Amino acid sequence: LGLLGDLRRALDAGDVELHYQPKVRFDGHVSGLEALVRWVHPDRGRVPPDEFIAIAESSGLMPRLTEYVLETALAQVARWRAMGLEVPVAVNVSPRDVHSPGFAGAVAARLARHRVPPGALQLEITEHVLLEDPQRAADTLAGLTAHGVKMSLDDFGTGYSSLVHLRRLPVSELKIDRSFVARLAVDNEDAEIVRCTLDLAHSLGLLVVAEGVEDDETWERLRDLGCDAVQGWLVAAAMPPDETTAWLRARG
Ligand code: G
Ligand code: G
Ligand code: NA
Ligand code: MN
Repeated sequence: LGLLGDLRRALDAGDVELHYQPKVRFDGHVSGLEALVRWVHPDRGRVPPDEFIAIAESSGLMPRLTEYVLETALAQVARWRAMGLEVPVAVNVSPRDVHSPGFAGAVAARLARHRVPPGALQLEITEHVLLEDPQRAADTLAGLTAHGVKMSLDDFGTGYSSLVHLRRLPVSELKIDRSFVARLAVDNEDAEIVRCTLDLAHSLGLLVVAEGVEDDETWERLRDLGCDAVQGWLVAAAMPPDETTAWLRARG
């Protein structure tokens, strides 16, 4: 499979890009930007992230990918801060990253090197971090949180026994998976799931972001249900850095 070697070379050459998708509150405030990797293969064209992330995951290249994404995202955060744009950036990290010894320290060192305050970085994890070694994962996340890095629980509702995990993970934000959000306005069961998730998350003091918001009706329902922020094509798709800068400036 040549794709793995190509991906490794693309990371070394800096040919993998990050695009940024806003998370916005209902009053319009931009609460963060999620970094999403984009890779255009010289022969095959755009490779879907799901595809090459799975390859990185199964081949052991994931730590390298995450390191690349963190480095690129923090350099961008520093540039935005220099322009007076102080929006936090969220980076997706895999269970493998969270289990690798020294991960919390490496993140802290990287923040220091870029002179980015820890509160300007969010890490998006999934419940899968607790599958392998829950204690080590909890320790790593506690270390990151103690340093001031914000943790966000991604794809909520798609894992197993989510409630147990919520209590064990030091997260400050929960993202409701878009599979529950997409048909919220037309499906009563999905609406109930979202309502219960909001109740639960808020009772635990978490902020809630709804993913995959594509239309006004869904936006209004989420607002009326007391959701904190949304992410989705209705607001903006993931944008290249320059377009993101323009988007942020246009928002004031
Ligand atoms: O961006 P969509 O943009 O197509 O992303 C598809 C999947 O890839 C999502 O599950 C998303 O979380 C994941 N993904 C995107 N960028 C990254 C990244 O930098 N690291 C990891 N681990 N996953 C990512
Ligand atoms: O797993 P994660 O939540 O990180 O995945 C983010 C994925 O969702 C990316 O592939 C991103 O491009 C996609 N996405 C973002 N906004 C929307 C949306 O409004 N609708 C749909 N269908 N996908 C979206
Ligand atoms: Na994510
Ligand atoms: Mn998600």
